[in-house]
Amino acid sequence: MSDTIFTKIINKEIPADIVFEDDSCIAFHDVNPQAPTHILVIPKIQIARLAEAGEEDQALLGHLMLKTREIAKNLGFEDAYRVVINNGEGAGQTVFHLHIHLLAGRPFSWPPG
Ligand code: DGP
Repeated sequence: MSDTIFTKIINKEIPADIVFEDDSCIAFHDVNPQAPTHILVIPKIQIARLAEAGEEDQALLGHLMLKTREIAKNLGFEDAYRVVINNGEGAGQTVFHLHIHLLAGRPFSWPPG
């Protein structure tokens, strides 16, 4: 797969407001927030979308989810937040590097739009 803007963020070629980073993932504020707190949690390896993840990515996917939970807690959102993965253009995906949206700080309705 080809590089996306997120590769540039991982490589620190463009700035981002980073809230967490380790060897396998990085989390930063979304440039176009859809809630008062809107963080993107992404793997450092390139997986275009959830549909492209394989069995070999099982531990990484679990790591991303647990880090999302940890980031939410550290930001003071233990009880009410939403976690979203848009998979494919038809679901609203615009950057083809797998990412978890962590949204918090406002009420969320269901079903989502
Ligand atoms: P999605 O639509 O699920 O592919 O979400 C992509 C998100 O990425 C969207 O909410 C806006 C965000 N985004 C796109 N480009 C940048 C960027 O350069 N910096 C940051 N921080 N966020 C970006």
